Amino acid sequence: MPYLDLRAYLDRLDQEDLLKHITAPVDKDWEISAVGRVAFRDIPESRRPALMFDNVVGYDVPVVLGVLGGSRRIYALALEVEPDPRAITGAWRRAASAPVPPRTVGQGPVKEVVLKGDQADLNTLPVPTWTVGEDPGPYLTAPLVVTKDPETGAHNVGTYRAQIKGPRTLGVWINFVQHGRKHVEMWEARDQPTPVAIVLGTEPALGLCSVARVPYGVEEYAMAGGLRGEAIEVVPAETVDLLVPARAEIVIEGYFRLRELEREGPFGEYTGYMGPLADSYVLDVTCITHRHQPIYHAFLSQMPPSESSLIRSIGRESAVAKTLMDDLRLPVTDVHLLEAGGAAAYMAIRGRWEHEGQARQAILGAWSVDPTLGKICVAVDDDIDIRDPFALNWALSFRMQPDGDVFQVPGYPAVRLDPSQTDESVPQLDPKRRLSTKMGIDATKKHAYPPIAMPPADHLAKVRSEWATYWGAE
Ligand SMILES: Cc1cc2nc3c(=O)[nH]c(=O)nc-3n(C[C@H](O)[C@H](O)[C@H](O)COP(=O)(O)O)c2cc1C
Ligand SMILES: [Mn+2]
Repeated sequence: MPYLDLRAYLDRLDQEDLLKHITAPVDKDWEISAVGRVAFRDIPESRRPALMFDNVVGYDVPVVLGVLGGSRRIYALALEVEPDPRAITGAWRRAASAPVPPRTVGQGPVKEVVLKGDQADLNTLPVPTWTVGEDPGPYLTAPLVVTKDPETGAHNVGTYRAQIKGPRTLGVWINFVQHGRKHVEMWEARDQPTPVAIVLGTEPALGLCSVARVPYGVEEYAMAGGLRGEAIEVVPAETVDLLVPARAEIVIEGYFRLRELEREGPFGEYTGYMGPLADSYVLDVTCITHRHQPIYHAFLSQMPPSESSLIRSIGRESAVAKTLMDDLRLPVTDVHLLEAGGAAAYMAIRGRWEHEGQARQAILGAWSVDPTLGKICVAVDDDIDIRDPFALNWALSFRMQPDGDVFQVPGYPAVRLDPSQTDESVPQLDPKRRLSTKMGIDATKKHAYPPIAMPPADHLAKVRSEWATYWGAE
């Protein structure tokens, strides 16, 4: 059974002992960020739980963090599959080939409380400040920003950072390539402000789709329906002509001001550095609806490893793997976006290559799926576990020669916030940030290699099976 809503999913995390309740009182303006950071830095990924701050000083609303991307195990539980890369990629591939459109219903718990006009106040939500001393104030980090194509009515859902600028004002930064931006440009071409709904806290599939690169033309609502195997139920919003999930925790409705951009940021970004100031859309809030006793949902981003790097790594590598394996039919066995590269800059591809040049084809194929990914892209043989940085570095050390096996493609879409590209005074949307050079490394064996200098495998297996003979009982 798919999860009905965020609450049902949190119950499941609780049952699996994957939700750590923090009952100590916490200050939303510094402490939630610091506790989240220590959890991500100090607890190994395999044991890391999601966090629920039950007692946020001054608010009745608890905050959840890491519930979609606290760890691979949590991500897999959200998808209801086994926590191995094949099962996760398989779920995405199945959903892409069988999306389920949303179902419109008459009413939903998201309308239990409706606050219009002056009654709507963003300051009633426990929105944390993340990079204290650098960010200008609190930011929504897990908004599901819903917009629609004014002609076809097709909805898009994307996660774009949103700065609280006043009780009814948000600054929202949407990058060039994003679908939300495309929609805004369509509304502006008609001289109309863009209707927007910002959804916070849903069953987990929609949040995963909101941060994955779902191709334009496929609605995230339908992709999420495909992932969970059942339609997402939606209701019409109160003050904007958009459909929103009926069982969401909180929905903020409003309009982007027509052709009016405003300074927003700087904001601590997924690269691990502060992102520069941006000229961003301004949202005037017309209404907030929420459930009784709502739960506030956030993503932990900034310095990797973070929930943001884990979640984007899994979603994006699955999309690349699908194209390489299903469409190009290459003998690729795994694709990984390293979290150290913010799940953007550094990609590795593993394969059972059949002929020379095929590893390069896989690299070029990967760069075509999402041209911003993989500034560094390494292809290795199938005996290398690309999820083990030691093994990847071993392949890089002894399976390639820089003069013949490294190639560059200039003038390609850049990892936009890569601070090595331009100095930080260059604004986020400046054309100088659009392009950079890609580096491909073919670190596969191209000729016969000497034998591997290890004891025979059967010796190792025998010693492992009789380990107590050597080591004593542990
Ligand atoms: C925590 C987090 C924050 C993000 N913030 C932004 C942002 O501020 N602006 C942006 O353009 N993309 C941001 N993204 C990336 C988009 O969510 C992602 O590219 C998504 O595919 C966009 O949806 P779309 O393809 O429908 O436009 C963020 C992703 C995550 C995980
Ligand atoms: Mn989209």
